[in-house]
Amino acid sequence: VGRIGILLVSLALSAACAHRQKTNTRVIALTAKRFEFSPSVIKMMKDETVLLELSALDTAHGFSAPDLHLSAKLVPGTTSRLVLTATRAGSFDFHCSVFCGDGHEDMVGQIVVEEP
Ligand SMILES: [Cu+2]
Repeated sequence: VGRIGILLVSLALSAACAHRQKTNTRVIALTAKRFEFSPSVIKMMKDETVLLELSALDTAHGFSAPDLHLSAKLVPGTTSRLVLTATRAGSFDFHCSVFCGDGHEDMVGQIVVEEP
């Protein structure tokens, strides 16, 4: 009986470790400046959780990915954080949502979610 008890405990522990690894959050830094995002393409796996750390280098910008229900104001000197877990594969557009001058409409990018 004792041996079975130990076995069950070690199984439970390894399950907990696997869970922790799965929920490890990858951090992606994204910067905005007139008139581009860097990087402009973010790749992630379906069901992966990423933390986007967004900053503006020159003036105020916005980050909006409507299909993923993500948006943030980017103010120079501060970092905006968004957590994203994509539940379906596909390509999702994002753009600058704060007018920042001539060329603002060129501030676009994509989050590409791949099937594992
Ligand atoms: Cu803009």
